[in-house]
Amino acid sequence: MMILHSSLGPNPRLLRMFLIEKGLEEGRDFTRIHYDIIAGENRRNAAYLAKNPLGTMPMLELDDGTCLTESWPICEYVEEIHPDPNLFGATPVERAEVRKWARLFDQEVVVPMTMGFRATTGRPMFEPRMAVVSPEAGAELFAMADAKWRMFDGFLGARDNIALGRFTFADLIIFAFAHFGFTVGWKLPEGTDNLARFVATHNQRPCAAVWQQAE
Ligand SMILES: N[C@@H](CCC(=O)N[C@@H](CS)C(=O)NCC(=O)O)C(=O)O
Repeated sequence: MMILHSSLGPNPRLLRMFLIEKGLEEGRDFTRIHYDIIAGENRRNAAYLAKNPLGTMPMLELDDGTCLTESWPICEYVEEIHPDPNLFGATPVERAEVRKWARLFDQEVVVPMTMGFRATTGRPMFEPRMAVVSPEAGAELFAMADAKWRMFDGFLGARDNIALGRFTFADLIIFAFAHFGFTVGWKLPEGTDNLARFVATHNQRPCAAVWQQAE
C-alpha cells in the first residue's frame, strides 16, 4: 500500500484534499505517517532524509519504493493512476487550461504568500531552518500576494470554478492556500467578495475537513 508521509502545512494538506476528492481512503488505499515539522522531525529523521534529501513534506512512497515529492506533481501522478473523477482536465486543451491557472496561482500568490509568511509571523519557525528574507521584505511580499488574490477575485467573477466550469485541481490549490492563510491569521483582502463566496461554496466539500483537523 502507498505510504503518505505528511505533516502540518498547506502542501501536505493540498495532497490530502486531492486524495479525498479522488475518493481514496486512508487505511484502505494508503497509509499515512505523520511528522512533527514544528519540532523539525522531518529534518532529523535519517530514514526520511535518505528518501527525500530536501526533507520536505509531503512525500508519497509507492509499493516499489519509489518516493515522489512536490505536492502538485504527486497529485498529477494520482490523477494518472486514478483517473476518476477527473481533476486535471480530460483533453490536452483542458489540461493546459487547468495547469495555466494552477501555475499562475502558484507563482503569483503561493510564492509571495509563503515567503512573506516565513519572514514575518512564521519567522521563529523558519529562520533556523532556511534562508528567509527580512521582515520588511516579508511584509512587502504579503502585500504583493494580496494584490494577486484581488486579481484572482477578478478572474473568478461570479463563477465558483476558475477553469472548465467544474471543480479541478486549479480550484483545489486556490482553496487550499486560502485555508492555509486562515490558519496563520491572514484574511481575504478587502473587496474579494468573489473569493469569499468561492471559499464558502467549497467549504461544503468533504476535502475541506482537512483544515479542521488538529495535527
Ligand atoms: N514545493 C514543495 C514544498 C514542500 C514544503 O515546503 N512543505 C512544507 C510543509 S507545507 C515543509 O516541508 N515544511 C517543513 C520544513 O521545511 O522543514 C511541495 O509542493 O510539496
